[in-house]
Amino acid sequence: MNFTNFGNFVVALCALIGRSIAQEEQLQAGKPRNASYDYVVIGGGTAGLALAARLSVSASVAVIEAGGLYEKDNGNQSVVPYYGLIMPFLATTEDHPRQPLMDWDLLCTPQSSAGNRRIHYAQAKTLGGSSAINTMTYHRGTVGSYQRWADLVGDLSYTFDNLLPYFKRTATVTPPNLQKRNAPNATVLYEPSAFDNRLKGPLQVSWANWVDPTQSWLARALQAVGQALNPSGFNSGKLNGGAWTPSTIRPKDATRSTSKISYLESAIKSKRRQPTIYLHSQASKILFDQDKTATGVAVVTEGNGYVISAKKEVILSAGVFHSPQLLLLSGIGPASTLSEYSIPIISDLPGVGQNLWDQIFFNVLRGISVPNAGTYLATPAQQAVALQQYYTNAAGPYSSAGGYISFEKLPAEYRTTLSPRTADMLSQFPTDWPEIEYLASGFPSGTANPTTIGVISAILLSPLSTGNVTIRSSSISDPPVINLGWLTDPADGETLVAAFKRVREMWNSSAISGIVAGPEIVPGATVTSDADILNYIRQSAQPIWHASSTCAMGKKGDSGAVVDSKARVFGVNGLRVVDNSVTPFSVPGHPQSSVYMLAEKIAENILKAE
Ligand SMILES: Cc1cc2nc3c(=O)[nH]c(=O)nc-3n(C[C@H](O)[C@H](O)[C@H](O)COP(=O)(O)OP(=O)(O)OC[C@H]3O[C@@H](n4cnc5c(N)ncnc54)[C@H](O)[C@@H]3O)c2cc1C
Ligand SMILES: *[C@@H]1O[C@H](CO)[C@@H](O)[C@H](O)[C@H]1NC(C)=O
Ligand SMILES: *[C@@H]1O[C@H](CO)[C@@H](O)[C@H](O)[C@H]1NC(C)=O
Ligand SMILES: *[C@@H]1O[C@H](CO)[C@@H](O)[C@H](O)[C@H]1NC(C)=O
Ligand SMILES: *[C@@H]1O[C@H](CO)[C@@H](O)[C@H](O)[C@H]1NC(C)=O
Ligand SMILES: *[C@H]1O[C@@H](CO)[C@H](O)[C@@H](O)[C@@H]1NC(C)=O
Repeated sequence: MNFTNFGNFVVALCALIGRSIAQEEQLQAGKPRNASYDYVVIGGGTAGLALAARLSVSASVAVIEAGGLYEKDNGNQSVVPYYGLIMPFLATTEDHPRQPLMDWDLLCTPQSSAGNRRIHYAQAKTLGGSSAINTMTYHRGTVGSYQRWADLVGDLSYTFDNLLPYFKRTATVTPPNLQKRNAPNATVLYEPSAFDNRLKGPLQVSWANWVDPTQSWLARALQAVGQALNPSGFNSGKLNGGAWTPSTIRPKDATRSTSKISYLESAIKSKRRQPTIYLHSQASKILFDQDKTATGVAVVTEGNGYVISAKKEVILSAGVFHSPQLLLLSGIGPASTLSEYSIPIISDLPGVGQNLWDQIFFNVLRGISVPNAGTYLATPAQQAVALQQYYTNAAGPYSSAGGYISFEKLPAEYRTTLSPRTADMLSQFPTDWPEIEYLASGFPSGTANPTTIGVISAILLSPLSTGNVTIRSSSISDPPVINLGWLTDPADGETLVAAFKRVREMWNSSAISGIVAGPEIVPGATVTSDADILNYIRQSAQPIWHASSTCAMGKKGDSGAVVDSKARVFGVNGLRVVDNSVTPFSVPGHPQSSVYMLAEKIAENILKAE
């Protein structure tokens, strides 16, 4: 490192540290005692902070957040993109490493159709919510999937064309920096018209300033089996073929763009009224008056209980597992469950906690002879080089979180083994809804040859199994009971077995035969029969953390519906749910774009008193 670069490096580092400290001082912190605001938002997560920032333009807003500040509690892990791929507490085994300052430490019930495993399902407990721990992939769903949403909720404002203005409001896009990416073989295609920077969307969306060579090679295998580059990218309503996908990374310093650093910081910088943030404060119950109008929230901060009253509305944004939990604890849910725990019934809504959608994936591993991000960070000397690239140029392996992804409906030759029932159920998804997403990655192998363990993953985007969430007591101090329901419908196993064979075809492609070294490592050549493949999938399936739909939006009177198309909870007044629990199904692919979009859309409803 020469002197000039070192100087830049120190300046950049100080700026970075200075930024997070200064920001914390500027947060308007709530005091743990009775108070009253126009709007009370429960959960300062992905949706919660986007909503709070928008509402605070013309109203007083309190945000009740159970966690603290990730910059302090998780440091670089939540700031530097590369660490997002390897955060230890994201492990899914029951004995995962713990990070109680950041994670709710949720374990599901033993999954009888998935090896009886209890999956650790990471969910962030921090200001910024899961946007502070997610993998940063940003893309939108398909035209057909939002049409399905519109049809299910009986509201044409949910078609892709009608949602596009709200998607555009959320994000500012920065085109790929080809010089920093330094990979002409990792071509980015997208439609600039899918974004509108004049709207100054707070969220930063960009393409990584570094390309992982392993991904560039595995991308070839995906393309070779028929998944060509999608010319429009993944933000114009089409998900077929492959793309280098954008990420929620701020390109100027290659830091993670969370709901906190984007929406909340914008509100703070604007010098107008900003939301008041109650940190380390857990909502324990939503309170109602005689007319079933939500009047406020009971909150506990370090053992100290008090009430934050809402002059206008309470908005629940506690995420896919905690929003249904809090509704139940407050008397909204299936009457039988409420009675079982002697909770007075405010609204008998059988759908609360039902209809849990989850996307699961499996991996197939083989050795390859090209480096990956981890290879470049293997020794202290390499790390020093990479740190310099990162802090002087916002580039290099630390600046990137991936990734090449690809989508398809399984091709005809892979459908021949599907039962008529499964084929029929899959045919009911919209024609542009991909059944499988493929993801390419790798990690250092620890030996010179192969240098890398390459990973091709297949994610089920058309799950037909659903799970459920409920409570185990009438107290917020007990975690929700989560039954993911993985692989309980045989259709999912059949679809994934077909996808498994498709992944083997990718690995077998002549496009990568020059770099593939040795036989399949996991699950290995002995796994060939459909029964053995299915067994491998049951024993190893992982969550990609896209769980949704436990407080599903729907039409009034529909048996499973919890909120209407303006996110208002049925049977009560002054209460909405706005987060990934209200999407009526898992939108195909990665959900954060839709979560931010929904926050913008409902914020507009609220401000217009709709
Ligand atoms: C590890 C991981 C990787 C992911 N990768 C991607 C990706 O690459 N791309 C993508 O699009 N999506 C990804 N996702 C999914 C996406 O991040 C989530 O769907 C989205 O962030 C959910 O937003 P939310 O507002 O519903 O909930 P959250 O952002 O989780 O917010 C809920 C908030 O409520 C708080 N809370 C809960 N209960 C209470 C209470 N009683 N009182 C006070 N506060 C409470 C929580 O602490 C949290 O801050 C990933 C998710 C995870 C966990
Ligand atoms: C706070 O509000 C609650 C409910 O309105 C009330 O019962 C309680 O007495 C109040 N506490 C104080 C200290 O005013
Ligand atoms: C793409 O280019 C990068 C940078 O030159 C290189 O490391 C990688 O091996 C290339 N990938 C392919 C598939 O050619
Ligand atoms: C959740 O689903 C399981 C499996 O179908 C079922 O046994 C259980 O009763 C359900 N629980 C709730 C709360 O609906
Ligand atoms: C791999 O490719 C060879 C020919 O290139 C073919 O004979 C073989 O069946 C393929 N195997 C798989 C699992 O696709
Ligand atoms: C982030 O943490 C600071 C302070 O501990 C270190 O000085 C940085 O080198 C580190 N950055 C990375 C990319 O690991």
